[in-house]
This record gives sequence, structure tokens and C-alpha cells, in this order.
Amino acid sequence: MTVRRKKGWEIPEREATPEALFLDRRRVLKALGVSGAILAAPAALRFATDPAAERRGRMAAGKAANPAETPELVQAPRNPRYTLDRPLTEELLAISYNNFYEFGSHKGIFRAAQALVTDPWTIRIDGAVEKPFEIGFEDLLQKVALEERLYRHRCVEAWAMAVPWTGFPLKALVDLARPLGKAKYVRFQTFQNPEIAPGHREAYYPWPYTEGITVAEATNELAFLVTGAYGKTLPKQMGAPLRLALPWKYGFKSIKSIVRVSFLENRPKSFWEALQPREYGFWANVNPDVPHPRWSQAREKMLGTGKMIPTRLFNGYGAFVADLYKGLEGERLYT
Ligand SMILES: Nc1nc2c(c(=O)[nH]1)N[C@H]1C(S)=C(S)[C@@H](COP(=O)(O)O)O[C@H]1N2
Ligand SMILES: [Mo]
Repeated sequence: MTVRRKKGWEIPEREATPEALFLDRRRVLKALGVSGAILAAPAALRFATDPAAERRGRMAAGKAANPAETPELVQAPRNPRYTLDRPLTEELLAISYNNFYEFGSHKGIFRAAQALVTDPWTIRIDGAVEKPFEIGFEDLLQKVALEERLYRHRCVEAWAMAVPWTGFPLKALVDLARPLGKAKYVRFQTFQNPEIAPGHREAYYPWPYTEGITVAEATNELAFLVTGAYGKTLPKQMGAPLRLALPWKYGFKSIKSIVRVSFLENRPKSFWEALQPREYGFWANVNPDVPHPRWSQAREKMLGTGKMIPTRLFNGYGAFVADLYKGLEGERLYT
């Protein structure tokens, strides 16, 4: 993992992650891993959004990390351009309340996801590019500059969090790929291996997990390829070693554990669109005024706070992305 020096303009690390808490969590995780004991959940988990989630979070925390897997620290300068309107989500909660259907259709996939082998990891770039190629994850890291960004995340299930991601702009990968002029869409694909991922043994799902965005969206400054969280290497359950963060879209667009990036002339159909076309579509921009067929999107639960807060159009990122959708007002941006 590349370690980069702090730049002068960097906001001190502790403003994102209070140092004391940070050290404490590491100690807690380590202790849990060593003893395997079920420890009292930290405060954040006690205030989880609903009792079932709390129970799951507590269980996940109780079963927590294998200390051998404790991710190394990644120091990347914080980009001060991306600010939050809410506190960061407690790390222990963010890493133990996850969606990663490859490892199960519940929030406690933390444990199962440890089976994922992330080293070595190769990413294939293909489709409408000058020359298709494969690149190893470590080689890719040598070609980009890592930074930290504080981003909001809004799941279509109406829970939300705020996370310090480490990574690099997706545009850097698009530039490396050298797409042809006819490429209008980018499709991302997650690993597929039924031997390690129990979800892959369920034929009901249209594996592999794929997602798609336009090239214009992919080159928007907000589109971010994530390699770490909370100043550490990305935990497997969060989509190691490489996942997307598209903070203005519902969370399912932020595809995890990417192995293939394809440039296409036609709009691809994603995993969720293939599974439930009446509920999930291509754009999936966060929009409080367009309810999911089965629930309202007007408000969201901030993980760990128990608070319901109003949902914001484009998850509050309209200043960065609204221009992308000029002329598309006729389409339901949700779908
Ligand atoms: N490959 C893959 N990527 C995925 C998912 C998934 O099930 N498989 N779930 C998505 C959903 S619905 C959300 S909300 C986010 C959750 O990310 P987190 O677990 O890191 O919070 O990952 C997204 N990316
Ligand atoms: Mo989600």
C-alpha cells in the first residue's frame, strides 16, 4: 500500500476521526478478535437506528475482526473541497452494517466477507477503448494520487452514513483506459466466485453484480474510486480492494470489489435493474420526491444516531452534479 505524506493544507486527521476514539476502536477490535468474547457494544451501536439493526451490529462487533486482518493505516491528504453537514458515522458501525449480497442478503455479512481474497487482484479494462488491458491493483495505485474525502452515503433502503474514504477520482482510471469517442457508458463488474461467496450459489440473482453510469458521470469530479476507509485499507466487507463511491446516487450504484471496467456505446442493465426493473433503474439519483415503490424516500435514518433527517436532492451534491441531468428532467431520475 502506498503511503503518502500529509500536505500542508491537510486538515488534521483527528477532525475526521477523533484520535482517542480511533485508538480505542483499534484496541476494541483487537481485543474482540483475540478473545472472541461478546463485548458490550460501543455507544454508537447502542443508538443504532432500529432494534434489529442494533442487534446485528452488536453481533457483528462481538464477532469482530480477526486481528491478523487488521488493516494497515493509509495516510492520504484530505481534500477539503468535500465537506459534510453531519457527523461522521462511527467506524465500528460503518464496518459492521453492510450490504454485500455476494456474502448474504443481510447486514451482518462482515464475517463471511473475510473469505474474499484481495491480493493479488487484477482489473480488466475493455470495450470501446484504444487498447484493452489488465492492471494489477498495486500497479494501479502507482499511477494515481490517493486523497481522503468525507462523503455522505445514502442507501435506497433509507439509511445513511458519512464516511472518510481514501481513494482517487474515477476520472484518473477513465484517462488511463483511453476510451474511444463512441464510448458513452461505463459498466463495472464485481468479482464472481461461488466457492468463497455464498450469494453466488443462489441462481435467483443475476450474477455477477454490475453497475453502469455514463462517461459524463464517470468523469464528474465527485465520482471516486475507493481504496480505504477511516484512514485504513478498505475492509473486505466494504468492497476491497477497489469500490466506487457515487455520493449523489443511491448506494447500490457504488459497486464493490471491482474486477472489470468496460466502456460501452449502449446503456448497460445493472444487477438490480435485471432483478427488479420496477424498483431499480439506471439513474438512481437520490431524490426525496420520488418514492421507492414500497417506501418513501423523503427522509433517511442516519446510522448510529437514531435520527430521521430530510433527504436532500442529489444527496446534497446538486452543485456538483445537477448540470449532468439538464434536459433529462422528463426521465424519472430515480429510475
Ligand atoms: N458488489 C456489490 N456492491 C455493492 C452491493 C452489493 O451487494 N454487492 N451493495 C450496494 C449497496 S445497496 C450499498 S448501500 C453499498 C453499501 O456499502 P457499505 O456496505 O460499504 O456501506 O454497497 C453497494 N455496492
Ligand atoms: Mo443500498
